Amino acid sequence: MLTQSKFDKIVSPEDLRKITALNNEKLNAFIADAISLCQPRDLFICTDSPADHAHIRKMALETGDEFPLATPGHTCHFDGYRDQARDPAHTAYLLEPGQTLGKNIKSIDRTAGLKEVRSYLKGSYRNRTMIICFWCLGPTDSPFSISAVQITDSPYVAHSESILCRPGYDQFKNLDGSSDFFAFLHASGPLDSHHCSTETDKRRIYIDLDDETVYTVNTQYAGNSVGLKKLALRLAIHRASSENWLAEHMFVMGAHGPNGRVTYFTGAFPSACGKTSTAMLPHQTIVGDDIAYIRNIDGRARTVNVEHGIFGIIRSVNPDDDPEIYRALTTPAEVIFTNVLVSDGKPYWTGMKAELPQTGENHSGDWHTGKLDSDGKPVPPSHRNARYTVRLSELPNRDPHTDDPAGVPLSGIIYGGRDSDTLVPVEQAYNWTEGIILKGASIESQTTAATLGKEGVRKFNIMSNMDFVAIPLGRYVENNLDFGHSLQSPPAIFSTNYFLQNENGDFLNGKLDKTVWLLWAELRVHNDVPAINTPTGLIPRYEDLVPLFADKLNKDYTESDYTKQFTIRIPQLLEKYHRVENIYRTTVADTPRIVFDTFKHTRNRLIAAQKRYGDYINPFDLAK
Ligand code: SPV
Ligand code: MN
Repeated sequence: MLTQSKFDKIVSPEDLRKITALNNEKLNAFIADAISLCQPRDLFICTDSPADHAHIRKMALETGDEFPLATPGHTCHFDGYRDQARDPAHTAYLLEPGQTLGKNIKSIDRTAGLKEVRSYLKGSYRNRTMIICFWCLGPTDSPFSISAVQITDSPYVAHSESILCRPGYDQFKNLDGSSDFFAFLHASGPLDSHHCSTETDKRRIYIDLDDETVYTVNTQYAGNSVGLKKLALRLAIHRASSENWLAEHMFVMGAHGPNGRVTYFTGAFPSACGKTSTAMLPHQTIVGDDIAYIRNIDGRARTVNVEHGIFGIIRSVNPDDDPEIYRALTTPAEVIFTNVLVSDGKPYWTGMKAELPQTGENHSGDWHTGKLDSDGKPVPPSHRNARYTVRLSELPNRDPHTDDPAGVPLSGIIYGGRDSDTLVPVEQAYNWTEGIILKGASIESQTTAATLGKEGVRKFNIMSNMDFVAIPLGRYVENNLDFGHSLQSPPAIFSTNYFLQNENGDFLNGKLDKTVWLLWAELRVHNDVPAINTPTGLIPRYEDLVPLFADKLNKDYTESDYTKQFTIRIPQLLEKYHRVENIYRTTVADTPRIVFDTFKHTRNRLIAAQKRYGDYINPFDLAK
């Protein structure tokens, strides 16, 4: 138990007062255990005063976890050279004997896992301050709110959370002693002179679903260390599955249709596949870019952004393709840059459309053009997964309902992926069941720099949430199906693909074309335009896209562009659904029957279309 006498030199009377004010036994036990295990020098407890948040930022600068850049408010943090992304290989659920999450989800024995991770945490805070922060997932005082406590020795982690998360100390008081909160314990482990974790071979991210607690050690990369992001998403998916709501890897945004109409969409895209840039499209409004909770409130789907900041990929952010983000990153405000190139106090990154300096400092230390790492590989100026962290309130395109406790009404869901040769740029599902099964549960995407490992490999990624699903996959599909069926009128479901390429490897679309796909989906939600039937859903008519390209992008859209982009590629589609069905058949023990039935009907429709039109169907032929 947490008493001052037990931790005399560590816990001050003021610390004790802040903790006891929350009057929560489970919290006291969690903190007391963390103190005895990690052995900090002292505590800093954030109670959400502006001075507390300023102190967190100051600590990050004092320890060297971050350093200031020339623009006021901007700082930079480096993660270790081998600590640049989420680490699925060392992320695991802790399960009791007899429990299983199926073959696709990494789990280990709970007792053994706790023993291992606690051995790395032991004494890890020596001569460091234990930072304890309280956050609220979702807007405060809302049916969506979930309280969370983060313990960390990294002021960078706490600082990131103070930008990304809603404050939660008062919300914790409202818990009234209940154990209904998520808990995160993080330790950076031994650090080098750049303040980066060194023992990455002992990097572990272990998730205890029963206790709703996550332990993470020997890493600083935010996707592994910032509890409130992907670690909380895992716990939320688990919790949501028993309460008929959804916790998803999705942006939330307002699509601005005709006559001032705003229609809210969520969008699930694997990491680094255009999720943030869709949510930040010009003339639209962003509610959130990464994680959404969706609930049935009085028969309607409503959704919130779990966070209130963005931890976005900086690569290729430039004034032409991402004008809103670029402006936010070049204006004085509280922004953390990570793993960019810094020269003369300025951040640089690949694809920013400015000349990069030949020398500077980056995640590898001192950097110069042509530098090779210890494996002889070229070190890029900025890491491909380099990021920025910024509050949504810094953005002029923030939606006015971002913090609404009731969320926003959800009318459409978009499932995207990185796919060079199969899916058309946008297609609406015929109904909720087909949308969940043929779009969300069938996502395959080529891998990116957001996780460690080889890039460009086509990988099954259910709802773009594969890295985070914390329940057996069949049950996850079933929850999604049930959720839609519990609504009076479920949201329309769409697939998008921004990554179609021609035989020379050139992309078939411009980066901002996604505006048109989104606004066509907006029109479809309101039945404002008809659509063309394909074996897998409904695609746009050419004549409905032409005015959208002209009005929104000032672009001529040719029949030839349309034909190339919207050709129905039957052999690729048959192969895709065959691959995905095979995954469900061979690796998912609890696949609902409706999934196989839906694949069967779809295959029959694809084969019938192939017989009538051939392998590659010109969309104009279907429109006749
Ligand atoms: C992602 O990779 O999907 C991100 C960044 O949003 S991380 O916090 O690493 O998950
Ligand atoms: Mn993400």
